[in-house]
Amino acid sequence: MLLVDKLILREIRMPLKEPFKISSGVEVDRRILLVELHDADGQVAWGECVAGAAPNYSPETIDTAWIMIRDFVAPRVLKTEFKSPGVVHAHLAHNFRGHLMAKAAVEMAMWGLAAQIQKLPLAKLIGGTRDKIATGISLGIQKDPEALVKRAAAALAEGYRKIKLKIQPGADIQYVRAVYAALGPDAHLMADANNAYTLGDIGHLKKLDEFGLMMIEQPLAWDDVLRHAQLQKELRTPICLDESITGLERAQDMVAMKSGRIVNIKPGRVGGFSESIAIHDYCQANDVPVWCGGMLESGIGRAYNVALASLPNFVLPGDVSPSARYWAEDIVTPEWTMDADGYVKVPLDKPGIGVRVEAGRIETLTVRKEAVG
Ligand code: OSB
Ligand code: MG
Repeated sequence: MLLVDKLILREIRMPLKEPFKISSGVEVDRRILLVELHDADGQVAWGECVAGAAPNYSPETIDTAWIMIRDFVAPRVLKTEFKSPGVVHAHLAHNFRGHLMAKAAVEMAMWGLAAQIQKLPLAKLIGGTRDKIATGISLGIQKDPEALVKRAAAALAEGYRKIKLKIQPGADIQYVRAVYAALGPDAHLMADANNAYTLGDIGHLKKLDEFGLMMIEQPLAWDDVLRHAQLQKELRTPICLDESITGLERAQDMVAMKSGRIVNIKPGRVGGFSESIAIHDYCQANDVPVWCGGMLESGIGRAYNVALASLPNFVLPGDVSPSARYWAEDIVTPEWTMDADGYVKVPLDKPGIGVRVEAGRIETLTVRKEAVG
């Protein structure tokens, strides 16, 4: 039984070690929205909202999410008994459109709380079968191909099992060609365009086929499914959808229309764990491999991603880079680390999210705070 009687919203700011540039924008100082749930027995569980400062990935921002959680999500969840975290998603979806990142922050924290109460590792609670997650790195757009080659070579040497190159018009074919030439055909390379192209670019995008990329992520519009099917027909490289998959039904659309062959599941994008698990199960039944994406989360959000990625159909490396790739100091202990073979361990020896949340450090980093309930 879950019964939350107080929710605290917080904004913290954490400077990234280096700016992270994608086709639609750049992050320098990550503004992070955290939620803290307090239940009737004094248990505290933390969650993280993946929304960014600007609406360049999804229409949500951390400021819209703040309002939606305070005014609509929290009132639905507070002082309401849930028999399991699995029913929270439907409760939040009823006559409440969109705002999936706001909902996800709270829904996931409910899963974390349930794991804590049941004294189970979160990965075990959801039926995870892996004890370590193969890890990929997502490399932002660099000033020239040489700079990207340097970053990619370093990532390969560190053990990363997948190297994702952010691309955009003017920083695509030449950049990928340079990395492919330097790292060789055995490096597991992929590209992510974050919506930078249109169907008019089919001829141009076909040039990527010669590099045998694992996949190209979300080349077309953030909410498109149909046009990706037209593009996939022309490309040898598998398309992976990220932004477009906002729930199970969009994954079903992708399969029905053949808009892509791989799904990037980010629990924060699809409204939380229940929907992520539904997409995972559907993809597994339809022979569509999935992997867990990232949103430059702190160690709290990472904990949820790592647990989710322990499910069996997460067969491709996830964007679950270790804490030190982003931050001088994370807000959890121990920090997330990756071994020399490119794996992050699933903390199966600890209940809940498997890392200690450093509440004192969070208090120091807090620039805004509001309690509901
Ligand atoms: O498209 O996957 C993306 C970060 C912010 C917004 C969108 C994306 C990303 C990443 C980062 O690729 C992955 C990570 O957390 O390391
Ligand atoms: Mg992406």
